[in-house]
Amino acid sequence: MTIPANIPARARELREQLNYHNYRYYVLDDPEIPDAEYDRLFRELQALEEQYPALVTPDSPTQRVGAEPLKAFGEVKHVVPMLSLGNAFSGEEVRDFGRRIAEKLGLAEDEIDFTTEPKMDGLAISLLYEAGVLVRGATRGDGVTGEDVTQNVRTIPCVPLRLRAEAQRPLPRVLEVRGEVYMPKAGFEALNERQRAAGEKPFANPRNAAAGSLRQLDPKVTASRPLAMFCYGVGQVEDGQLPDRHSAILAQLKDWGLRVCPEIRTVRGIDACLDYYRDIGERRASLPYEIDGVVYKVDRIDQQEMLGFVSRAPRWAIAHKFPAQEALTRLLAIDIQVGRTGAITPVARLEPVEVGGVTVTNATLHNQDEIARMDLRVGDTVVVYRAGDVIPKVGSVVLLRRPPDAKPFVMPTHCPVCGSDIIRLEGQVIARCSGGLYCPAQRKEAIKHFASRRAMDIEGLGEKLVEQLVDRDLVHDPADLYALTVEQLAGLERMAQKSAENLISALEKSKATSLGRFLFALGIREVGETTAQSLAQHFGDLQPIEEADLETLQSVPDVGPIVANSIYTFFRQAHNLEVIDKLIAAGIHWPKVEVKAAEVLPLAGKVIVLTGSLQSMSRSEAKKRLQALGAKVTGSVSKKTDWVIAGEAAGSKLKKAQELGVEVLDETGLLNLLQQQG
Ligand code: I6G
Repeated sequence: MTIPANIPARARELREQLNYHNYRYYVLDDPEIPDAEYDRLFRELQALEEQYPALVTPDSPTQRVGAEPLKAFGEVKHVVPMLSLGNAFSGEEVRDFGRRIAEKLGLAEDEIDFTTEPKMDGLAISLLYEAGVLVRGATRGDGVTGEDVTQNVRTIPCVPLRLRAEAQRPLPRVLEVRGEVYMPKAGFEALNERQRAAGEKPFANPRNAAAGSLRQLDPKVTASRPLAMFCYGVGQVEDGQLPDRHSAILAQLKDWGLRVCPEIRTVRGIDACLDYYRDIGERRASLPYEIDGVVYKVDRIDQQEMLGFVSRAPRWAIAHKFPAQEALTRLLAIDIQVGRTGAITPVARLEPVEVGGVTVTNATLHNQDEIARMDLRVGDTVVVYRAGDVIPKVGSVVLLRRPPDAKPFVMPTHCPVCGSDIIRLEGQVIARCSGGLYCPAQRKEAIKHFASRRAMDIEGLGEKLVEQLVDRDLVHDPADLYALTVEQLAGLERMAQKSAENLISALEKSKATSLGRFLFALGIREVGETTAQSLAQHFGDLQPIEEADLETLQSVPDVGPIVANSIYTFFRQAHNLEVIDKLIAAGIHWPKVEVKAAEVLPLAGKVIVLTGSLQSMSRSEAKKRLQALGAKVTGSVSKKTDWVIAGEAAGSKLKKAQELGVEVLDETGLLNLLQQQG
């Protein structure tokens, strides 16, 4: 196929622009363009490469995930061994380290510069660049031989596939960079939520999650995991010069496009190292990633060379570890908590124990499967850990210390609060109380949610108060709140006349709300703030939402079959409609939302079905983007369907489209549609 003359240059330009914006985003943490503009450039390059496959280069930003699953990882020999670091567990040990160095260098301790950096709790990785192009990624392994994880490392968004040649200093012909691949805390929590929801085993901590994700034979799995990397040094370097200080080498790596931790400092003397340790220790919980200590390195490379190595660790560096965030204690009982939607959560009651400076008495156990997986029994000795700022968790059981009378956990068949049946649907991990708003525990949670800041924002209606109101039978549902009187409130514990009056005014004030907030406040399962806003924006008022069928609900951005089903079911329960009527009768109101006229949007009136898997985006992203252009995206093919977009391995829907004569587009067709219209 002949390629028009201007196309290769455009592809090159797009690649350069995308690399530059990646650098701004990941390395400088200072993006220059909105995500949507980045996506547009990306899609343009993708479309060109799809049309002219000869244009594809291995370092193109579109080529992060492409490789087929491996049967096994190959071996990699490290030309410069990947050593480990010596550890220090106290200030005294760090001082010994400082004294040893000062003695060897013939200097006073306060004449030595150190670079100090957090020690990421991840796994060490080597990246090999030849002529600026990433050619290999490898694990440390035993330090001499590691595993070839090139295809997986390529999927990590902040790892550059090509280094920045426009940097001041020329790139060495061969440059091996070392660093730590880790999983940010937020990504780890989200991944574990996904694992639990899918009934799969959650990861014990972000390090295991990072290691497990990088050791996947299928790079697509790695690509779906939220991994990141900070570089901390170099290994093999050929035909190129590096600066003469470690801190300057790190700055140079950054200039070449590699991500370096922003918490790195250069300080003079051991006292300043210990100040750094304290400072990072205090901020540890608020850092977005897990660290297990800090690392001190002699900054001057000539001094590092003088110091050399002892056994398999450099003499010029040490890891100063934080005290363990783990402790052993006894499991006294497993209680049951009932959530707003009836979800039953087993909670571990523990013999009080200090973990990382905090006394822990309770820990969530998530669900019945989690307890079974650990074979947890009341009376067991367990490992409790805290990971950063998250709630304490039970990590494992010490089986050797199991007493003979340890009792296995039995999930109750009835709700401990209201006595209704506890039901666990097939294929679901969570068991639920079937009592609905009859159950005081669910009622309390529903009312707390209704009053919360992001819902109806009723100031002064705290947890304790809600509990009293429900326990004293003053409030059965959220609408009852609006019938409360100052006299009733003033009679409650810790409620003075003035606070009662304030609460009545807050209730009055909350009546003027928005449709989005009101929908969120109703506590419909699966409907969070964003979905509530989308519903409000799409329908404009409550009545059309109440009346919408499943298909109409699914045409709202963010709403898939599960969410649609939940909304549909909610509005078909007589008691929910009664509460809504009561709330409106009490005076709750909102301004009508102006619905963007669908007919001005380019795909208005078009009915589209997505099937099969797409390479360039997920189906839900494609759905969102089509909907943003006014299309109605539905789940089943009929004569009314305008287009079926068939990705890879499309099955029965594609067949049906062909039978009905509905036009079928492939992924390029979809991209064209999005591009033409957008
Ligand atoms: O395992 C390591 C973690 C962090 C390191 C390391 C590091 O610097 C921040 N630095 C060296 C030199 C080595 N391992 C061998």
